[in-house]
Amino acid sequence: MISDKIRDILNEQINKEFYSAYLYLSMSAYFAQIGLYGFSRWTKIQSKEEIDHGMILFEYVIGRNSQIQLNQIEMPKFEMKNPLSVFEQIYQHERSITSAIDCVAQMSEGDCDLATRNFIDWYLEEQIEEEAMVSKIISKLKAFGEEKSALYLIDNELGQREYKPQAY
Ligand code: OFO
Repeated sequence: MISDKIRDILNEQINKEFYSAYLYLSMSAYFAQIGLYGFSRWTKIQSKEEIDHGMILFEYVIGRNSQIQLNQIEMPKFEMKNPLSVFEQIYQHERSITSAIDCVAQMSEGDCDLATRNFIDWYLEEQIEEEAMVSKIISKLKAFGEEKSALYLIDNELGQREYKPQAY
């Protein structure tokens, strides 16, 4: 069993993961509308991974014999300016998720809930990978994204991404 405080913050995190899925899905639609199908595929796959992140938390809360509270998912908001700007917004979003995960880690440590503290390590690692992956794409867009032919190549590259179900 986990404390009410930990139950609540894990439920909040589930909501944040599903919001992330919604955000990436709306970005996927934007990229498809402007003909960047590789960007669209990449963000759609990211959306699926975010659902997996939410579900891993969901199973954990149930597995600890605690309650799930599924709250309303906010409408996704981002500025549809250009691919670089969207990826910069993704980076900021992922940084805010990293801070949220850090809070879960700190809170579980403060609560002497070492099982949750241990569980959340997987998310801390995942955030390092996601921030690094997004910042590489930003660097490429900054270096070459102004050129239409380079953008076409980046789009092709992002379109190669395959969905790998996220497992804890
Ligand atoms: Fe974007 O990562 Fe989930 O946790």
